[in-house]
Amino acid sequence: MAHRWRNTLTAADVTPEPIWMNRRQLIAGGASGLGLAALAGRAQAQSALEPNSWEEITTYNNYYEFGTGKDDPARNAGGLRTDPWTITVDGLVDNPGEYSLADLIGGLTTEERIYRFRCVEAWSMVVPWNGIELADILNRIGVKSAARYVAFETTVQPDVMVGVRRRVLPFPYVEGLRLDEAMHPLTLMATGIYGRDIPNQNGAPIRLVVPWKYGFKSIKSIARISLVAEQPPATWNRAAPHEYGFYSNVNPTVDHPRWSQASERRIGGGLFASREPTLMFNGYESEVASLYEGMDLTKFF
Ligand SMILES: Nc1nc2c(c(=O)[nH]1)N[C@H]1C(S)=C(S)[C@@H](COP(=O)(O)O)O[C@H]1N2
Ligand SMILES: [Mo]
Repeated sequence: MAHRWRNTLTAADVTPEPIWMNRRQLIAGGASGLGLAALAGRAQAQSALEPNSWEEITTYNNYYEFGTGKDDPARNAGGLRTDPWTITVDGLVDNPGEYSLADLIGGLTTEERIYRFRCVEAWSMVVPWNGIELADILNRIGVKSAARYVAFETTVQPDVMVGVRRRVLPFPYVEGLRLDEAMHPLTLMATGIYGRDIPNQNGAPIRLVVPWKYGFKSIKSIARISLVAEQPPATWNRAAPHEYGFYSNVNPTVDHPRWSQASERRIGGGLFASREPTLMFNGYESEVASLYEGMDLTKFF
């Protein structure tokens, strides 16, 4: 990568960048009512980057292998076997094989990243992740020039996964990224939250985090990484292609067929908290919009 993304979003030092972005959007949208709107934008930007609590992040989850309710993963994921952990690396790579987690990520730089997280169901959180840039892992395994996409697969442990036994979705859960998305410095392979090991319900021992995409792209408990030439299958895209596209970039102007994506409910905001406007690319527009230049985002949703 040409540059390593610098994390300015710490709890101690609330970033000025989203405030700057809001102001720029206000200016772009005309200066009427600037005073009040700028204040509102500032308040929203600051509250939006206050991390959610450990409790909120680890008890309100989507991990269908452990059930479809938001509290099912915290209740049911205790039996997931995460040690030892093997990740199969195959496809168009120089160094394929069965890697232990330590061999795959040992010696690479662990980052702390506070990211907005936006679920397709129009709720959101802010999560302080610890992890490694996926690009560093891809460079270690050596991507061949014919590779254009990265495919991921979640482990399947039917004896401890009640959702797998009930076949609530076709498993293994699979996801994919275009290679330039995968190599982007914002794309993280998370191994921790709040400096602690990532809990099973959040995707132990290693899961993807792509902060400008809807949450379902961030596949948990990864057991296989494949470099491929063709666009790989993705679980929700395969299950309901009219509702979930391959790209699934957060986009307030492209609604889900059954609900609006223009706003979101911040988890932990309280019963009477007002909804917050959803930001283009979940607030990471200045970093990632160039990846999609010339693409019709209503077609490639
Ligand atoms: N293997 C697997 N990964 C998954 C899912 C899942 O059901 N199975 N759910 C996805 C969805 S819909 C969301 S919103 C996020 C939730 O991540 P969190 O529970 O850490 O907030 O995980 C994603 N990754
Ligand atoms: Mo989701």
